[in-house]
Amino acid sequence: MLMTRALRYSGVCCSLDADKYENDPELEKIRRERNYSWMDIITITRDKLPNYEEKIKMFYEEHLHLDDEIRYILDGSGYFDVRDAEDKWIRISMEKGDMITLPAGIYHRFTVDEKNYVKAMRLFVGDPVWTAYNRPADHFEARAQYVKFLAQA
Ligand code: KMT
Ligand code: NI
Repeated sequence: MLMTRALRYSGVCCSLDADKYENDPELEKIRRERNYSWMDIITITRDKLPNYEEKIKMFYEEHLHLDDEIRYILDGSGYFDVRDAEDKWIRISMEKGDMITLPAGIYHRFTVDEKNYVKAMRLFVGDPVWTAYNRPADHFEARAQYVKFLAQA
């Protein structure tokens, strides 16, 4: 896979066994080392997620956050799109067992695929802040920091 800086920093990880998420020393190690103290589980299907249509639409609006967005796919699948240094979309296919860290300040969006089903663990450093800032949101310090990182040779 072509690894742009945006992708590498997004850090799709690793060899986790999603069937063991309730008692997985590897997952615990990641959470401990990266201070992912908070977590919950979201199931995105028409019948399980309240206001499904509205949420799906929100997830697919290009936005950024002021904190890292960390997702661990426990079942199902979907796509995260991230902007590369040339501002082009890169589509990241996410399946069961994949974990992704979207850095604070990166423009991104999410969509389910034709199966319309994903179950994911949402992890957070400290108390979660879900606020999404739709593009344009270039005035934030988190954005400036990320742009600076992208520009590094
Ligand atoms: C988000 O913030 O985009 C979501 O929580 C939905 C994706 S979870 C795989
Ligand atoms: Ni987001």
